[in-house]
Order: sequence, then C-alpha cells, then structure tokens
Amino acid sequence: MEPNEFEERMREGELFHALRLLRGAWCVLRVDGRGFSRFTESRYEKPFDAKLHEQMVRTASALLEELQGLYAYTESDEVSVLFRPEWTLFDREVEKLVSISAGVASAAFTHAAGEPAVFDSRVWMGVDEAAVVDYFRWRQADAARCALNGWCYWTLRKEGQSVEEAGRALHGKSVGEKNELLFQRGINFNELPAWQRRGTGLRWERYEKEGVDPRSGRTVSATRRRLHVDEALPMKEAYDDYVRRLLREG
Ligand SMILES: Nc1nc2c(ncn2[C@@H]2O[C@H](COP(=O)(O)OP(=O)(O)OP(=O)(O)O)[C@@H](O)[C@H]2O)c(=O)[nH]1
Ligand SMILES: [Mg+2]
Repeated sequence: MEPNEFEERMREGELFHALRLLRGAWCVLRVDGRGFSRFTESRYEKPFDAKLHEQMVRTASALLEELQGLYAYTESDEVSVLFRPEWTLFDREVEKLVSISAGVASAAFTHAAGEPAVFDSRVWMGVDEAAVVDYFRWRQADAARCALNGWCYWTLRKEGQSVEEAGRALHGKSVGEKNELLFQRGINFNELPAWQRRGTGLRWERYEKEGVDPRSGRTVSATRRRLHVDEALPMKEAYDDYVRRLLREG
C-alpha cells in the first residue's frame, strides 16, 4: 500500500475532525464541573460557598482571556463563554474548542482550588442577538431556581431532616411557598447575595493608562482593556438589556 493511501485511511478514523461551528452563528462554550455534587460534599459550605464562587470566577477569567471571548457568565459549577459570529479561533473546529475549553477550565480550577477537578464542555449556537439574550436569560433562570431549591433543601437538612424527608417536604411546592418556608426560618431569599441568586458576569472594560514615552519624555495615554466582574447582575428584562448592550458595545 502507498504511504499516502495508508495516511489517508488512518485519517478517515478522525471522522469528527472536520466538524466546524456554523459560519456566522453566535456561539457559547459551556463548561460544567464533573461530579461536583460529590466533589463539593466535604470541601465546601452548603448550599453556597464563597470560596467555590471565587474559584469559579477565576476559572471564568482564564477562559475569557485564553479564548478571547466577549462575555462569561458563571453560576453553580458552570461557566458559559460567548463568542461573536466572526470569531475564528482554531478555524472554529469543534473538537479543538470543546477539548481546549474543558482543558483550560480544569487546569484553572485545579490551580485555584489546589485539588484536581475536571470539567466537561459543550457548544451552543444561536442565529441572532435575540437567541443570545434568551440563552443568558435561560442560564440565569437556572441559577435562580437552583439557589431557591438549594437553600430550602439544605435549611431542612440542617434542621435534621433526612434526604427523603427534605425531598418530600419540597415536592410540588411553588416558588412562593419555598420563599415562605425560608422566611419562616428567618431567611429572606431576596436579601441573599446576588451572585447566589443571579450568577456572575465577566466582561471587558476599557480604561486609559498613562505612561511616559521614552523618546519624547512626554506623558502619553493609551487605551487598555481589563476584565470587570459584575457580582450584582440585573435580572429578567434588565438582564436582557445588559446582554444586548454587551453585544453592541463588545
Ligand atoms: N457545597 C456546595 N455545592 C455547590 C456549590 N455550587 C454548586 N454546588 C454543587 O454542584 C453541583 C452541580 O450540579 P450538576 O452539575 O448538575 O451535578 P454534578 O454532580 O456536577 O454532575 P455532572 O455535571 O453531570 O458531572 C450541585 O450538586 C451543587 O449542589 C456551592 O457553592 N457549595
Ligand atoms: Mg456539574
């Protein structure tokens, strides 16, 4: 067999390598901690731990910087990173993007936490700005739902209820009833830290940096950019506006 033929036959096994993100589509890479229910069990406060939150923000920062994303949103053990339709990193190869984002997240989190942890990754694509706004509204609604459930569940467990008892007590309860359950125990859900209820956003901001030009000795000003972390995101329609502004300003 010709060497070239052999090479080609072997390459045929790399069936997914040609797969690329649709040209012109907005895309989001979402990484999620693998088995974090177990990983967090003995290491972090329940339902929320500020230390885990900080480690997730550091993971989100690493992803934004490394992949040159436009915006990152983190809640619980996940991070979504948004990219523009014209983004061409790795020629939009799906295998590269999914594996490298999972690798960056796993390395950054492990470094921040000091313990090995692993993330998976997936791709979401949207046809226009409205779809991107819906995507982030969807993840924020997930954050709100999980925060309310988590607070109710762990409040009952800390009162001494078993897994089954707490599950039964919450089964079929409305959002209002869950808020009331917490309120009766002295917890006002709406006053809990915003990052727990709404998630956290990371975006680029521009700033002016002054320096001295070594040739002329004159003070000059240059525009730089740095990451800004929004720990108190708006919610619902106001969050839609926040995302829309980001897409336009970039
Ligand atoms: N203790 C603690 N747990 C947290 C915190 N934030 C997220 N988690 C836990 O992380 C888990 C995330 O849920 P999932 O991603 O659905 O579950 P998982 O166990 O990671 O499973 P896979 O993602 O499918 O591998 C939940 O069980 C949360 O309770 C936190 O601040 N403190
Ligand atoms: Mg997970």
